[in-house]
Amino acid sequence: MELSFIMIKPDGVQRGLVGEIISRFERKGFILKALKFLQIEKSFAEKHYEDLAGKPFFDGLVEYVTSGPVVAMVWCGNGVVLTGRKMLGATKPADSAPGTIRGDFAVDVGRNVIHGSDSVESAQKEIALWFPDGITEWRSSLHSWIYE
Ligand code: DAT
Ligand code: MG
Repeated sequence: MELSFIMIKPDGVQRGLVGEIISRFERKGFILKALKFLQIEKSFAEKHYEDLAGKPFFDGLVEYVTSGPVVAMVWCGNGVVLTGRKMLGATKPADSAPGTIRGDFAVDVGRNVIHGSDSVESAQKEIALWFPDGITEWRSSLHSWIYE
């Protein structure tokens, strides 16, 4: 089944939004497959955001995501990449609808609380980068209550 890489950024951790965000993914019916709490280094952040190298905001972005610990997760479910992006809201919180994570909890694009993979392909790349030892296989007993 489809996987997405979701990361609560340092502002989300500092602001005590970890439980709220995990709850939203759990209550939706997505299944947690991996989770770790860590502070990443500059070179790792540059690798994670390599597609954005050269953007005027790149250095500030790297400084921000390395400024404190983050919560890195893998969530599983049908359509989790696209639905996860909808749950996050738009990149700019001002464009994010109320009810989305960025719409409810963020104001500034440079402090938008959370990262989510933008395609199945980038999810695979990001999961391999963040969880190089692989992830634990398990099947939730809720499966038949969430899927026909
Ligand atoms: P997203 O995080 O929604 O996938 P992205 O991949 O285009 O957005 O950019 C990664 C992060 O970079 C984004 O969450 C916040 C920052 N960012 C993007 N566009 C920006 C901009 N115009 N000004 C400042 N920061 C920006
Ligand atoms: Mg992105």
